[in-house]
Amino acid sequence: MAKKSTLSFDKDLFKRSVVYNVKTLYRKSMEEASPQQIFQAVSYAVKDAIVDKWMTTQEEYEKQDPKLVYYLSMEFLMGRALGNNIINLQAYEPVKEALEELGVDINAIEDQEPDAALGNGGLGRLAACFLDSLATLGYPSYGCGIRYRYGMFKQQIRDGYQIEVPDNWLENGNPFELRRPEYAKEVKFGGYVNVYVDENGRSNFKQEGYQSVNAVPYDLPIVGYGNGIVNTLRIWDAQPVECFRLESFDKGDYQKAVEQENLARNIVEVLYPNDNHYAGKELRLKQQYFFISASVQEAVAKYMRKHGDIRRFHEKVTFQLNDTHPTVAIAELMRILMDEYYLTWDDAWTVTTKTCAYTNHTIMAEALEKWPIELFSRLLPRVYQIVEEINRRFVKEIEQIYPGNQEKIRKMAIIYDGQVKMAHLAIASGYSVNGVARLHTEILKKQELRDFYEMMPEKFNNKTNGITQRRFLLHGNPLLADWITSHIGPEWVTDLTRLTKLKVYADDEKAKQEFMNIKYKNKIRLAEYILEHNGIEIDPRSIFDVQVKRLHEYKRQLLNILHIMHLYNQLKEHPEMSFYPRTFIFGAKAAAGYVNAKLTIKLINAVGEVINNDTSIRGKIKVVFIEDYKVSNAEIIFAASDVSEQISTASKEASGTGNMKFMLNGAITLGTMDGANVEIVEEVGEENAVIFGLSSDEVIHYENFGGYDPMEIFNNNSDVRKVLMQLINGTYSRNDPDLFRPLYNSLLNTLSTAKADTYFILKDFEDYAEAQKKVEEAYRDEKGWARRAILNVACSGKFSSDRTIEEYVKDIWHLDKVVLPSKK
Ligand code: 26W
Repeated sequence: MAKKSTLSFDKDLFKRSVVYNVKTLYRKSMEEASPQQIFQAVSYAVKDAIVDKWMTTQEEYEKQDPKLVYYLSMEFLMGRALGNNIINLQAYEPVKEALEELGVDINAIEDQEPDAALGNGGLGRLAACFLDSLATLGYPSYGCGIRYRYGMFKQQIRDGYQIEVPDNWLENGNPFELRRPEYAKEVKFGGYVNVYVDENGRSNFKQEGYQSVNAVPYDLPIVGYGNGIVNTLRIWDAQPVECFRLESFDKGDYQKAVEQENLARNIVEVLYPNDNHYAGKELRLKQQYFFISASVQEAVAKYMRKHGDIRRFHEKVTFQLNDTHPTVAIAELMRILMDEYYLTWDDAWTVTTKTCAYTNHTIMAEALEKWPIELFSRLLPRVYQIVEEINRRFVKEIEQIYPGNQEKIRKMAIIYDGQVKMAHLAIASGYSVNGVARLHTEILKKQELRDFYEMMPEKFNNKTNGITQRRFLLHGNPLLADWITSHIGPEWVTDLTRLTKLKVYADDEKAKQEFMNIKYKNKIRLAEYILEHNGIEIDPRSIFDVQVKRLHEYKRQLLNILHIMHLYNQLKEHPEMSFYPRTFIFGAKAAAGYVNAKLTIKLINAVGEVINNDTSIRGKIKVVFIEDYKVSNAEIIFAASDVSEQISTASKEASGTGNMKFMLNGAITLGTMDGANVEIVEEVGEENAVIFGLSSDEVIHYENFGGYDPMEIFNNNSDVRKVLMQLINGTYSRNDPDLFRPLYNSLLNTLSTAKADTYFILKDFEDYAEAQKKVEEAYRDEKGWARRAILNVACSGKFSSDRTIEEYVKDIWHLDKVVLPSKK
């Protein structure tokens, strides 16, 4: 029988399936069902279509026995699944029609789905884009992570302040997930290690007196675009182990049962909402070992179901460590190889070091994971023994290469000063270390990881990040997607480099007009969203200048808002000045304990409150803080943006990926030469971006040798002085003039001992204001703007995560593509 192709989607069958699901799930007719119930029913109907492909894909993997990559990550910021799955099934139009015929609006149904927000920001969203690309390119792969009961908190703004609200994303059930109890694994914590010599004279290391939890996997389908491939994201839930029978327990059993139950309950309870900030919490290490032990056990078990020789594990499996968070995988693999398969240290080490590869996502010192050995060894006694031995051998190696150089050991040892340094463990034990943008990788090699690079240069490589165009253009911006397809055909969906064909339209008057009309419609869509969610009216004809990303001092939202205060001052002083209306849009979550970040949110809202309500400026400036910035509203925001704010202190943003999403949607980058901005400018040309500020070399030079005094700028620049004084004279906090003083203090040396303006905000202020003027000038020339915007889209091809994944495959993972027989 011929296989049913995705294109011959059976609309009537689908409609019957939705109606049937509404009936059997809720005993309701379509008319009676709530939007949420219809969402569930539609999702189950879509899942039906996915499951066949899922089985076929996995059977094919079994047959072809290809090498697999396990992408190990504490975070997968997936967003919504329904729309994306339908898109990748190439069934969006027919499903939309089918639903229309049932009297249902597909957008309203998609809006019923909670975001799967199992991540903080860049690192988690990158993992999600990678899964999409891996499936679309046909590479056999698993994502492995944690099924947090509560994901990233929901943000509410009350009185201008951020309030964190728990994200109960599983409240209505997750229609796409599949519980797989048959693959459950036991994970052990604590206790002590005993050594027994067996009859063969082998030492057996046994962890005893431990507490354990059961890791139960839930599988989520990852649908490839139009290729029939469905890969798996496996996220682990924790269940208490059955350790005693109710009818016969003594006091010790009872105590232990209660403790184990608490452990199981706590371990997957919530995602840590810290981004780029290490807090050293015991529960976090438990989370790490929990999902890593389960994933590594399963990877080994799966391999052994098919293969006899564990010594060749690395020929069929590779582990990519998404930052240091999963690095305990190195020691866990060593443990399993030695303690369960009786490999010698050397054999186990050979396998492990050919299996594990590490990606670095940040150079921020406060993000580095360093676990106190007291905690690490108490929680993971056997794993700690192994890390100690890895360290002992690594230090010996350093001594051999750099005899008598104590300094090298101090800087490079895995265990030092009573801490286990996870990055050092990952670099010493992995076969690859990669940064996430060219500049970032160079900084790793020359600065942060210089000693490691000098000792093992062959491990280091760059993989510039990317994003999936299926979600951030095809799904998020259907008007532009259709326009592009009508001009250059649909191939860009799986080959983004095709967008270069759009270049010719940058000088085509009709095309420019159409392009700007689409942008205008998308701005109306965003304006409606903002009116509905924020109650603020904005003018879609104004310049939409947007900064959406996590709130962090290095990302410099403060520079943006200080500049807005300055613009407002100018407008008040010179009401007659020529001024193009601007809407400044922010979206950002702050880590719950990050005081200056939260205060910056309050400042943005306070400034907005004053400016938005000052009728004397006749709406020329609006400031909007979008509540609860997340993947689903990001799609709408990128589509509607004119200006992409990428203004981190040079050297601090490893790559950025929002910058790429803006570019793909035709926004112009206003940014520093940082992270992937450098490569964006290289692709699109400096004349089609607006670049300002210190270079990374200059920043690093000031950091290493000093020579920057923010007070000098305060003294000499009256614009800056005026804005800073407004932080402490109650202009934006009438009832509490001291409210924003901590932000003022962070910028100026008032106590001579304190460091100030460590992110060079005042240093870059004037240049930023100049750059903003250039933006305004450029926008006045509508045709010139359209030209630049189209060129940004046309030159964004490099930034597809498809390209990134192909590079990982070629340089690091060495996987083969799987093509399904039906697609050959
Ligand atoms: C231990 C606490 C913690 C939590 C998260 C430390 C570090 C992180 C992440 C590595 C932070 C992160 O998301 N980094 C971002 O990674 C993106 C994907 O590579 C880059 O594009 C961003 O520039 C980088 O900030």
